[in-house]
Amino acid sequence: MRKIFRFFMLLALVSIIAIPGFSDCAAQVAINEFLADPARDWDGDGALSSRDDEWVEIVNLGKTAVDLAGYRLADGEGRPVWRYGFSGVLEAGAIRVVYGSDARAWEEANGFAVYGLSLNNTGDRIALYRIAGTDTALVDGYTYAEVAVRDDRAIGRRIDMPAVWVVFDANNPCTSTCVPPGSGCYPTPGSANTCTTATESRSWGSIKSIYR
Ligand SMILES: [Ca+2]
Ligand SMILES: [Ca+2]
Ligand SMILES: [Ca+2]
Repeated sequence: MRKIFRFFMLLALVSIIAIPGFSDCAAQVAINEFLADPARDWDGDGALSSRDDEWVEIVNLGKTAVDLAGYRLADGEGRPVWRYGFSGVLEAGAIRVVYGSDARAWEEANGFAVYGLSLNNTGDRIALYRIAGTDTALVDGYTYAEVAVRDDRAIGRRIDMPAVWVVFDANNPCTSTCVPPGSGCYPTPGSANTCTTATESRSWGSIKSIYR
């Protein structure tokens, strides 16, 4: 009986020590916003491309800089298919945007099949992994449905409540069927997910009622 008690005490102690460290690490770099169905020239190369003008943003939610070596984007379920490999340092609070054209260039340079980010317009899953030695760990993932990404709608985290996702739908306002709900805000590739609507810059608090 005493042995069993000791075992559970040890288990509890290990959980207390191990879990906060793991979740801190897992949560520090996260998917922040993405646009899967571009209807305009988001990457600014002068041409509209359903492949090159998709984009995904990541953010460093922690208080320290992160070396992005080993961080990769993948799409779809099951075994990851690599679409982009990050490099360089992401400072605390900083955001990095990857366009489909960046993904295409990475795939070409690294001998992968060339699909860009390959974000399916009818629904898909975006995942961020970290490869360290022989370990490949899922860092963050998001699964979306078709309606939320239709023509120039981005999905992203609220800047004031990162666990809450909304649709940045000022370019193509959502009906009540959008999941997550529409916010009336414009997409913000490469910058923080602040809210600018068609007529004004608004705080998230002031539009809270829209996406309840
Ligand atoms: Ca797409
Ligand atoms: Ca373009
Ligand atoms: Ca953004």
